[in-house]
Amino acid sequence: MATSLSAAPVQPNKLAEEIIDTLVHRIGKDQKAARPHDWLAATILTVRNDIVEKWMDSTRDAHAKGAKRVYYLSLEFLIGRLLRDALSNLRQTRDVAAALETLGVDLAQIEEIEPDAALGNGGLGRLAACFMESLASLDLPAYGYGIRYVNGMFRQRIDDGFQVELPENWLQYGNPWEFERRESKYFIGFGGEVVGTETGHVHWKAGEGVEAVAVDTPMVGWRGKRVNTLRLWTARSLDPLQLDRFNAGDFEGALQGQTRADTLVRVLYPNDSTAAGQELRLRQEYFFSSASIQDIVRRHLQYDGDIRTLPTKAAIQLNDTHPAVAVAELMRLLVDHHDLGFDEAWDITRATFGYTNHTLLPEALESWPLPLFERLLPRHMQLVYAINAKLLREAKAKGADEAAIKAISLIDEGGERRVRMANLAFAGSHSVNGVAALHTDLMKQTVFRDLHALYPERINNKTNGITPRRWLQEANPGLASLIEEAIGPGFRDDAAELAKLDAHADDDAFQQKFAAVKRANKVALTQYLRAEMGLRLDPDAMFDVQIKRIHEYKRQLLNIIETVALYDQIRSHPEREWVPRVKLFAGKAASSYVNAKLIIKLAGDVARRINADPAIGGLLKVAFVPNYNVSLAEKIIPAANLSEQISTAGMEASGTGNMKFALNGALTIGTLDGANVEIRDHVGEDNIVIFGMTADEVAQARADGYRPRDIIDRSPELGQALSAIASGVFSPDDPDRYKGLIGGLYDTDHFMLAADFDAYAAAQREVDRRWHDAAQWNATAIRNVARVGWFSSDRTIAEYAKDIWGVL
Ligand code: 26V
Repeated sequence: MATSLSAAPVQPNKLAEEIIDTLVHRIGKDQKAARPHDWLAATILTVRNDIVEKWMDSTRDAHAKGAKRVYYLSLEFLIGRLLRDALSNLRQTRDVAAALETLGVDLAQIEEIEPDAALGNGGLGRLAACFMESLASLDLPAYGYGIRYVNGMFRQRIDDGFQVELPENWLQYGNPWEFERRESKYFIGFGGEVVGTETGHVHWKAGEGVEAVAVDTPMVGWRGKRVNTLRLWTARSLDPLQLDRFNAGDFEGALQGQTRADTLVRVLYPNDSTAAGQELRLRQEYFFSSASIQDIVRRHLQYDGDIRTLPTKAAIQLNDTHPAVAVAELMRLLVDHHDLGFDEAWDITRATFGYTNHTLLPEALESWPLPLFERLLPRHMQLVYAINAKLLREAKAKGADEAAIKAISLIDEGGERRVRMANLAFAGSHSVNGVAALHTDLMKQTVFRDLHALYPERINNKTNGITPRRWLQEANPGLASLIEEAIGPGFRDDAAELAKLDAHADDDAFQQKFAAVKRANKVALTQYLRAEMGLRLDPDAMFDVQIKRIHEYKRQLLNIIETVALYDQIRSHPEREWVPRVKLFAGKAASSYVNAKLIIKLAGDVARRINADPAIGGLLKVAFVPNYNVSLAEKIIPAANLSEQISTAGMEASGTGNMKFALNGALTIGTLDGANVEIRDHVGEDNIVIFGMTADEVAQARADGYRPRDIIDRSPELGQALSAIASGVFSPDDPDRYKGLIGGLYDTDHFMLAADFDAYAAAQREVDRRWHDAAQWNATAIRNVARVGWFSSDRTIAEYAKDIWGVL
């Protein structure tokens, strides 16, 4: 095992020579002709050499020890840029920067042109990326398995305030991080039929198929301790060129096989798109699940020889239900290919899988129309029925009543019959975990109530975390240096050591330095936004930030409505001491999500009006920053003063942005939802601003018959803001634009904005009061940094490793 505790001794000159050598011999450019992208590729390829050696060490080490491996199956990995992360983790940033400088190249500049690997929608995908980094940092042998989308998450452009989706062409300059493993390929079948053989075995004769080919990316852990593999599957046609058709002049038809294969790995579906290509999504899920399971079984047999010991050497974690079909796939391989009896295969399967649930929203729980599932995966359908029979017999034996049986069943019989992937994942796993304490409690009470009664030991909590390498050290080097100055470098290896910072929270000199770092980050962001979108911001204003997927349950609309109310207040009471605020929004809306897109437009409309109004004297500025992604988050979060985490209680499973902001010294204004609850417990009530209904109160209000109109009638501030928006004050070009959106609040208000509005507005004024006392504000911000070390993904992964995977 490579355990280089200090930076590798690299000499700038030798390194510079290596980079030039790579530039010439691998990229085929000389120093004069090289353009920034060539320098980027040459730098990555050079740094990669070192990584590859550590990578091989890591692989050999796991093999030699006969170690149990962790497999993280996820349809999303939002890894963002890799160069800065790899250099920082290898402790080579300074050496490489110096080497490049001798060549007249600015490292920071080429880091900025690396495309984001945007292979995810949001929190679930970024969590997978933080987990991969922590797995390597904790020296745990692990593989991430997913899809190599040619176009990941769409690129967002804002045209006249409206979101426009463009394909993200992240591979256009090639990808120097990846290694195609042409020998690691598997047949993936679809359709066809199940046939019996004379020996009584069944066999699936697929009607069509493609080949999955592995493409590997190294995942570098902190201090280069370990390098793990992110294995993403690409698709190849088994018949890429039908020569007979080509020769007959049908050139396009001849290539149809590869076109179909390409389609499989083309795009990442927005997870909250309802009109998604349903069948293609199921094909993607099976494609990558099957390839991954085949690869895991192949590796196990190669090292161990006995399929029965699989659970002692492999722990497979399902990131949500997207890979849940892997449960049926492993059963198929065990029963049909390895001749195990059904019951023994089932025991092995359950001992191998763990399942993480990431949402309770009913509309977000995956289920597939039974005819579609059966047509695409006929053998898996049989196995699902067999698993269901076993499950329901067990439930019956334990006294489950009719209603419980209905809820537990893998088949939803209410209306059009559907296969419930969450129930399949639950049944097929020995561990089912939620991602924050509240979310885990709610899982037990709601979606999995009856399954939980049947298997009371299975559900457990693993509160999410974030990697402090990327989200503190790399995103906010100024703060990291300041922390090191105050408490020494130990926090870089163990985020819990940030607690030592608590002792400095009331130290005036430290507060000044802390404030100076925050201000410098705000200046840097201000300059960036000015260059990118012509925005002019005052770095001394409070930066109030809400950046995340645009979704009604996250309630960006609540924030915008309060902004409108505040605008009114400032105009009506110019004599009061208003806090200058900059309200920043960013986030993508699923392309089919009409209301989310309208909320983006509203943010832009409100911004245009407020920003141009001389009456508020620049006290309030609003901006929607386009194309939210990991790299933009890395710029905005270190500059934030206030973190908006205002979802309807009970709806945000965890949140992870909330943790990133707190770690960077922003105060949270939030509801008691998801991990906000635990953040409050850690930072202390005085260091967070909590408002609004609890999850229990939300449930109670719904049960009692929620009447938003009555609430709006009693809140003049809310009523006036809503009337202004609905009547077209912010949309004179189309006065009715927001009639429907606002009207819905009076009638249904499913996300209970009305119920929480007054409390939210009051909480915002409390934030203003706190801002006026700069020393107190800084002390609070410092305490946030000091007290959120627990939210490191190292802690989360250590818990998974001990409690679920049995590898620590
Ligand atoms: C999917 C859908 C699909 C249909 C419409 C509504 C809807 C809403 C949300 C989702 C997201 C599903 C899974 C997901 O991304 N969950 C996120 O996982 C993060 C990591 O655990 C967690 O921090 C977020 O709170 C959670 O939303």
